Amino acid sequence: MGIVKTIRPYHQPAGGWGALKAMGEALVEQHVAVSGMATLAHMNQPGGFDCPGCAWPDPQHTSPFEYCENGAKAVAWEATAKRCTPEFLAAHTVTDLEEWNDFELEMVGRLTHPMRYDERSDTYVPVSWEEAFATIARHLNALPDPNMAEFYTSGRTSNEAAFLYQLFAREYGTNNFPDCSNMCHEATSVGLPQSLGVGKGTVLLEDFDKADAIFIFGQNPGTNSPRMMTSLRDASRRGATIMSFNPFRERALERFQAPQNPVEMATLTATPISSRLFQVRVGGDVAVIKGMMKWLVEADRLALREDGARVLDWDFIRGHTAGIEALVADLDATHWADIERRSGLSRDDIECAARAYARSKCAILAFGMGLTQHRHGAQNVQQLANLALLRGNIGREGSGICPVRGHSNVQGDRTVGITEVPGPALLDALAARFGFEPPRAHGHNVVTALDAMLRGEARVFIGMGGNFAAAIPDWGATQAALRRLDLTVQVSTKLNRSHLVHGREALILPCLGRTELDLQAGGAQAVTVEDSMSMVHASKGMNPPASEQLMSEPAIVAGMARATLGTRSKVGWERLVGDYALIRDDIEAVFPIFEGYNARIARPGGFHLASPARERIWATPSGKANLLVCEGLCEDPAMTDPEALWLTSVRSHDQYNTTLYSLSDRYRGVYGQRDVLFLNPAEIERRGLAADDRVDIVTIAEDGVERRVRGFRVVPHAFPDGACAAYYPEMNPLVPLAAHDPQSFTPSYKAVPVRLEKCTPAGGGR
Ligand SMILES: Nc1nc2c(c(=O)[nH]1)N[C@H]1C(S)=C(S)[C@@H](COP(=O)(O)OP(=O)(O)OC[C@H]3O[C@@H](n4cnc5c(=O)[nH]c(N)nc54)[C@H](O)[C@@H]3O)O[C@H]1N2
Ligand SMILES: Nc1nc2c(c(=O)[nH]1)N[C@H]1C(S)=C(S)[C@@H](COP(=O)(O)OP(=O)(O)OC[C@H]3O[C@@H](n4cnc5c(=O)[nH]c(N)nc54)[C@H](O)[C@@H]3O)O[C@H]1N2
Ligand SMILES: [Mo]
Repeated sequence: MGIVKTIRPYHQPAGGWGALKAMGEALVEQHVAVSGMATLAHMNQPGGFDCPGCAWPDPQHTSPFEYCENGAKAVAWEATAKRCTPEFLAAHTVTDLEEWNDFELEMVGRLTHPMRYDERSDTYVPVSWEEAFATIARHLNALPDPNMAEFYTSGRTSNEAAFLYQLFAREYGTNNFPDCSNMCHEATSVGLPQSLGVGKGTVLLEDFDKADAIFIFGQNPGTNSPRMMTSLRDASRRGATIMSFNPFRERALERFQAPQNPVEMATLTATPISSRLFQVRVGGDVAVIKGMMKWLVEADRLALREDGARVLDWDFIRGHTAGIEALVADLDATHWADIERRSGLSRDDIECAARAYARSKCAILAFGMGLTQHRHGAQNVQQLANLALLRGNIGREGSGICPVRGHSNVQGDRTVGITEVPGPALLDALAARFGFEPPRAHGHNVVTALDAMLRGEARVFIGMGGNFAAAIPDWGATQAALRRLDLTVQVSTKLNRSHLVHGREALILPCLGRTELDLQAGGAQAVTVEDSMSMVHASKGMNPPASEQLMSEPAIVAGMARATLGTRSKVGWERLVGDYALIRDDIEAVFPIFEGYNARIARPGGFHLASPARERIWATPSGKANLLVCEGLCEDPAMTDPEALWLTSVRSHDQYNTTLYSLSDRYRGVYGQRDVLFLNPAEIERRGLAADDRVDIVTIAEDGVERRVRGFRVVPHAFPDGACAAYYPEMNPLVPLAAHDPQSFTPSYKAVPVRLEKCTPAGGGR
């Protein structure tokens, strides 16, 4: 692409004509301009397919235009006319392809054939499906212990495929289910149950229409869940207060022009979104939330003394929660000076946010990766839950806690059994339904799977989607460990880094995407997915598959299972794959919450999976919602180093996780490059640097390992002191594997202590 590398501040609102233009360009670039528009017409419509992008819910299908710029890109990239053929893979050695960047790999197009790695030629060569499945079976059956295999899932996988996948791995004998959500919202899935008894959000889309305040922590909806902007825009127009906490002044959090709105588009007007945007220091959220709660508690005491209206919801606190005394004691012991230092915000600012929260009758607290991907990710989430509970904002119309999930079915995969820590209810139900005894011992998550690979204890990796090798932390060590495995298997749609960072033997198994027709013995199949708000609905592709060789994910799982388990298996794999409705019957038998599954997905819009917390039923051991104390303000000793900066990693506007749509990031004003480091002018000067200098970024860690990325361009940007930011996944080599939340094992992708080394023109830089 001939994009010139420039830095050019972006002054327009988010959305608008820029979004429409980018959408059109994506379709043209993937050579699908006409068929692409036809494909988009089926997206998020009854009888059509679910957007393969993010997990934001669909409204009740009132407009024919229910997609966004980034959803359109996700579709264009899947429906692309480009192909990654056996001829292409014969012409390029794996060693050569390793020099390609992730954008170039992605642009080769859809994978068309099952391939195996051939060591002699250092290329991928075609293999038959039978042979591929036999290879997997040979390796799995040779392992002395099934727990030496890792079964990874990425969150695009449908409920049906995910259910079969966990069934296969458990009948084979392991609970090793590292999952993309281990790197994503695991802090929510682990932290929230301790607070509220459920690991999911408590709001529905319609609550956004009723909330009078919305607080957004560490989430960038304009890029990562653009359809949320419709809800925010409407809320703003209704006069609801919206406040955001983010080290970046993300443009969509400031103002937004709705591409779906003819008046805004014609008149070039936009809607202001956040009434205040607080630039919290990286990792400073616990300090902010504690500050807000401290103000609430103090204001409540004042109200009591002066006989005014109370600020805390004491009926709710007394009737529904436990732990208020300890929480108040912790807040009293926390000093404003520390809160200000750690958060990077002034007491005035925090009080302003707290006052707005206290004024609201019903508030939604939404959050994303800026809260979860920290060493204290679960604690961040729990402090936010405290903030909600103090004013009874759970289980009331127009209020609640709203983790905005990532992948379009990451939540559903977990619901149907992809978990390394299964409870007895799940295992007993599987045993009762299928007649085999599933393993009881807990398995590996992403971090413990990588630890097992590093120790040589894991030998086989199977990836159901995703790009594990690029998404994980600590590449120096972890990618080397992946290369030492006996077998790596990737079920994929596109060429990616994980095909190049491979085991001694390696397979690429190409599968159908969400937009494609899935024809099985029983006819065209639909799959189901669950969105961020626990709505389950059907998705049915209609495009002809990218190649005749493609298999569906459920069929690939069944192929692996039949080859590996043979007559040992108690599961009728062939029958299930012939008609996915039978898989849904099995899901319903194992998970009673899916009662009437097949009938309920026939309704447009699908159905809601009940959440006890939404009904103020607390599935905790105490039977109450728990107000939990987090000791201190999550300081890090490494940060006493005067050179230290907190480094966070973010997504550009033009990427879907490790998939790069281009090298630009429109809203942050970056074009044609990704090797940039954002920090504020004062920090640049303090380090004797200047704009456009090249620096190495080096992790500050005590384990003696050098972690360094080279030659990044210094870009001045309004950013908090003591912090800097760059793009994911380029920053992943810097994140130590050990730097994760001890509770949820979520890697600390959003806060790594680093220092900078200026590159001299002769050496270091590029
Ligand atoms: N187009 C597109 N859509 C996507 C994705 C994509 O890559 N592209 N990815 C999908 C996936 S899997 C996920 S999980 C979601 C991710 O969606 P988001 O949660 O929005 O993900 P990020 O861009 O990683 O980070 C969110 C925000 O956190 C801020 N942040 C960084 N550090 C901190 C901090 O310490 N405190 C606070 N308060 N904020 C901080 C960043 O500036 C950024 O604005 O989106 C999903 N949707
Ligand atoms: N530094 C840093 N690291 C991070 C993050 C961060 O914010 N910062 N975010 C983390 C998060 S939130 C997540 S969720 C993970 C993401 O980790 P993953 O989910 O593993 O990665 P993706 O980039 O989403 O995977 C993209 C690949 O999925 C395949 N694919 C696409 N569609 C399909 C499909 O329908 N079926 C199948 N089988 N394959 C398909 C394609 O081959 C594509 O190359 O990364 C994590 N890593
Ligand atoms: Mo994610």
